[in-house]
Amino acid sequence: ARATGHSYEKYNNWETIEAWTQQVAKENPNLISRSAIGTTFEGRTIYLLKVGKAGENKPAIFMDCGFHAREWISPAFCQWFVREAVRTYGVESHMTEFLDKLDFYILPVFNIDGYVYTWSKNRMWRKTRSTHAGTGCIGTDPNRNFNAGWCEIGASKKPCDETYCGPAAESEKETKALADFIRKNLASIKAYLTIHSYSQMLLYPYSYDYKLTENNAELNALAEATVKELATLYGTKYTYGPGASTIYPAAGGSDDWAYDQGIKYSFTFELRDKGKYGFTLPESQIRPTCEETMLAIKHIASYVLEH
Ligand code: ING
Ligand code: ZN
Repeated sequence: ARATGHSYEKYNNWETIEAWTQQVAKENPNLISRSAIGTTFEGRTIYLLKVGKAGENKPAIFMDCGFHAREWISPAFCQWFVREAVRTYGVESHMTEFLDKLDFYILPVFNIDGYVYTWSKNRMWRKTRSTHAGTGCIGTDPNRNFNAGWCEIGASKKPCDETYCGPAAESEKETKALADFIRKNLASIKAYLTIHSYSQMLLYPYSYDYKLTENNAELNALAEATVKELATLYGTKYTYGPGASTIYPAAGGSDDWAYDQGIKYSFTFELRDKGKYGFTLPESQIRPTCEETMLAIKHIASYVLEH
């Protein structure tokens, strides 16, 4: 068995990731500051890393990982992104320009209680771990809990279901904390990225309705170029399009909500694979998955900088 040390090419438990957030901020004070946006149902601190050189009125890109507990490749990617940022700043021209001109807000694990539960009790857990009056069933789907067509389609009102939308929009402490942070920082946040797995898709709004966004043509072109860039490394094929018609209609998602707040570049990534391993993607695929996804995120960051 492995000691509890952090590794970018292993799946790390929450205790290890929490210690890493402190360590990486402490070791890179010129680039990283750590804050807390709230606490989870079970009382854990929800950390946020701000990655970028200090500067006035910088635009920002927000990226979260670990919405769904069992999607372990997602937190692994947020950690990888932060490592690549600090490793390549001042060395690689694109990353240097991004961090000079933009801030990345990185939320390494959003649904921490769920993530801890996948390590201790049930590897396939998806939801939060909140309790609800009148039922023994536990958890709300955090990606059905945002105030975007809340619980109208592709979500369940039944607390025992995997896509339970919760008793109200933003009923979950985690969801409320994230939404409050974004509302407070709307002036600077130009793009919202949320990292899920699996199915190799790049989705954009809407998922709560089949209607198309005002800048659908732009989002489609950006998604097309982004998945093309991602495929240059290992040939990994992604499909892309509006959520409702590309994966399935589902209300209450964070990307739709962020878009309707006015964040015009809002995307959900569904990382590897297409079902061979699914949520239990082997650790040997962390490196290639993260490397190809870096290309995609950097492509979007370049686009946001130019627009
Ligand atoms: N997929 C997403 C889910 O929450 C999604 C798909 C994206 C739904 C955007 C709604 C909005 O079901 C996974 N794998 O979680
Ligand atoms: Zn998910």
